[in-house]
Amino acid sequence: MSLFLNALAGRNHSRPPVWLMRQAGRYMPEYRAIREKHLFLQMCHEPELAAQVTLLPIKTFGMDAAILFSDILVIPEALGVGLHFKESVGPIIERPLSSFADIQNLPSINISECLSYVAEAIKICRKQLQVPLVGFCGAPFTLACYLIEGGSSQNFKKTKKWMLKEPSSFHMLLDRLADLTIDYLHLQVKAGIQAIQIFDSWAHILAHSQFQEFSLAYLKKIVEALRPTKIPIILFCRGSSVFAPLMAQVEPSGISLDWNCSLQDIRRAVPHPIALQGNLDPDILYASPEEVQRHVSHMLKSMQGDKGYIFNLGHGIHPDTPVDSVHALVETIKHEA
Ligand code: 1CP
Repeated sequence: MSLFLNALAGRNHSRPPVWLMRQAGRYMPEYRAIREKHLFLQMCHEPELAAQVTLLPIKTFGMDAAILFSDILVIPEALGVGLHFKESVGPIIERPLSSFADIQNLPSINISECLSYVAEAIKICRKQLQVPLVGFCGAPFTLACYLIEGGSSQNFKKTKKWMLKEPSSFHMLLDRLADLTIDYLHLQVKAGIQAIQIFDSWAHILAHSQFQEFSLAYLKKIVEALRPTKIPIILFCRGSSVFAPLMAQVEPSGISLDWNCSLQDIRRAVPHPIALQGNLDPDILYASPEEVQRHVSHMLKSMQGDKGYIFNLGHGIHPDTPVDSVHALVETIKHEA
C-alpha cells in the first residue's frame, strides 16, 4: 500500500503523503508547452494527452499521488450546454439553464459512452504510474452554479436566487446531477481509479442550513451509492473549515480543508478514521523557498503522529506559483517529516 492510501485509511505510520490540488496546471512550464499546441478541452478529450499531463508533476516534483488531468465541467459538456474555455476568462457555458423547462429539456445521456475518453485516460495513467491515481468530479451544487450562471461568478447570485425562489426545481437539478455523477464515478472506479475527490468549490456561498439542504444531502447520496465499491472518497468544500463536522456525518474517507482553520482544531471535531487533508494557504507559495519551508514544517509539526493526515493546499495551486516553491514544499515533507 502507498503512503497516500494508508493515510486515507487512517493507518499511515510514516511521513505524511503530499499532493496538490491542480498540481498539473499552468504554473508548470512543461504544461504551458503542451497547452500552447492544444485547446484545454482537447487536452481533456485525448486520453494520451490527458495521461501525459497527469504524469508531469509526478515526474518533476515526486508527489505521492497523481490527480487525473480533466475538469469538473465534463458532465455539463456532455449535457450539450455548449462549454468552451475562453483565454484569461475561464469556462463559458453558451446555453445556461434559466427555467424549469431548461432542466426538463436536458437530454438523457449515457455517461459511459459520452465520457469513455476519461476511462481511457485512467487506464493509460495506471500503466505508467507508481503512485495512486485520484479521480474526481464536481459536487452537484458546484456544477449547478456553473450551469445556471453560464460561467464563473463573484457571488453566484442567479443560482442563489433560483435556489431560494424555486427550491423544488433546484432540487430536481441537483438530483439529476447527483445521478449523473454516480454513473461517472462508477466509470472511473471501473477504469482503475484508486481514490476520488469531490470538489464543492462554491459551497462557501451557502449558509449553514442551506449547505445541509442543497449540498450535503447530495454529497451523501453520492458517497452512499459508491460505498459498495469501497473506493476511498475525499470531500473538499471551500468552507470546509466551518462545514467539516457536518461533512463528517456523511462518513467519507477524508475531508480536505480550506486554509482558514487550524488542522488540530478540526481533528478534535472530526475523529479517526476520517483522514484530514490540507491546508496550506496557496498564497504562501509566493514567499521565498525558506519561508515556504518554515510554514510547511510548522504544519507538519501540528499534525505529527496523526495516522490519517495528507498534506495538500487549502485550494488549487495558482497558475503564477513559482516552481521553486513547489520543490521546497515537497522536499520539506520528504526530508523533515
Ligand atoms: O487554460 C488552461 O490551461 C486551463 C486551466 C485549467 C486546468 C489546468 C482548467 C480550466 N481546469 C484545469 C484542470 C483541472 N480542473 C483539474 C486537474 C487536475 C489537477 O491537476 O488538479 C481539476 C481537479 C480541476 C477541477 C476544477 N475545475 C474545479 C474544482 C477545483 C477547484 O479549484 O475548486 C473547478 C471549479 C473547475 C472549473 C474550472 N476549469 C478551469 C478553470 C480555470 C476553472 C475555474 C473557474 C472558476 O474560477 O470559476
